[in-house]
Amino acid sequence: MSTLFPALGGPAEAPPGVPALDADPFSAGFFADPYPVHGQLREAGPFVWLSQYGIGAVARYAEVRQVLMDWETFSSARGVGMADFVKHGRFRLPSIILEADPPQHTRSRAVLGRALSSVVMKGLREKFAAEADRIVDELVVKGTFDACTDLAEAFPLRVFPDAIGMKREGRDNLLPYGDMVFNSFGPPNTFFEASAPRAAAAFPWVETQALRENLAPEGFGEICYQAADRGEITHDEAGKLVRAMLTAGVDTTVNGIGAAVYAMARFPEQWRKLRDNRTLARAAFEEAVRFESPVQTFFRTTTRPTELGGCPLAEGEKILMFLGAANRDPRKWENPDTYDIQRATAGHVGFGAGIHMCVGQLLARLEGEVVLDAMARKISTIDLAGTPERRYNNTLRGLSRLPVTVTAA
Ligand code: OVM
Repeated sequence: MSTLFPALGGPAEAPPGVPALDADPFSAGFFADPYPVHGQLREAGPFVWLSQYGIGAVARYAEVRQVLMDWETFSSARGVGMADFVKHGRFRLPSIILEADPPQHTRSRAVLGRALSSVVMKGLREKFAAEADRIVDELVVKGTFDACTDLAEAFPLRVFPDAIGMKREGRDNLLPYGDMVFNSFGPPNTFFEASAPRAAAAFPWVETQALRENLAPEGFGEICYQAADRGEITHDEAGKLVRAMLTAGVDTTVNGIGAAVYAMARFPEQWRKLRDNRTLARAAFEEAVRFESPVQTFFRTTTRPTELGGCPLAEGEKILMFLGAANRDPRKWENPDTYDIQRATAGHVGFGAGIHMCVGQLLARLEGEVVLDAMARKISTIDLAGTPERRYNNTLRGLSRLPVTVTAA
């Protein structure tokens, strides 16, 4: 075990009346097929105890939503991973948006919200669509390819760092870096341990890339620094917000696009529907985010004594939210395990909810939409050409390999 979080977990005993589960939601077996355990967690009760970690959890839609919406009781400022910054320390400087409460969060959010606003997205749409067309054109010529590396990773890695205003060199640091940060939200298990050495060099690189002198004068990064020039945040905070974009914006969109392509390869009638009506591209991406929930889990910490799912909680307790389980809760969704691009997806928690709801969601949707739209125009059939391989990560759900064969439209 790592020494980074020396004293994880509280008492192994469940509080009276709280159903306990022995399953490890940060294990290879769980990642390979989380749905049976998701079902057990939801069925056991509105609030359940993870005996292996001595931590309480919610997996039903109603309670996940309740925790997300009540930031005053369920704080992000002590970390949104398993480690409690107060009790266990932290291995990186906290994010001033993800791992902050108001009023710090409010100031950070205002600036990033503007950098990633619908107006800014409008200005990027044409460029993003052209890039999606170029990549899909190349892949159609290839015929058989790995949709994970050649599409789901290639597209965000081409457009996102450019949109931030980053230099070209070193971008291959971004995936190992994100893999480690998203692992770090879980326990210090073998997945975290394995990702750490691969990412070691990426940490100083990311800090350097976030400096103003390394960012182009047009881009999300410079927008943050201009907010600092106006005194809305400090210049140091601007750099921290650029770092947050670099951390949060790559693996999430990679796995979101991967989820959508994987769905299209598995559910041909949905692919046909999209081809027949390309205005469904954005909805198809949204449904993929609900269906696979690329960000599976986040934690909160109670700021005061409260009650959750009928269980009294003390101050300073970690709560694990199963976003992926909430997004498939039959109490909320009809046929939750069906990928249906015409479903009303409103209210899904794949982007979270409340004050911390994904600040980059418009960018993510733009990326997903233009990729699916390009595919629907240029590809006639898409079929699996081998066994997909899962990428194991403590927070992210996605694939490392997705072999497909496509035919031209
Ligand atoms: C950040 C950050 C890091 C990872 C994920 C995330 C999903 C944010 O540094 O702010 O949001």
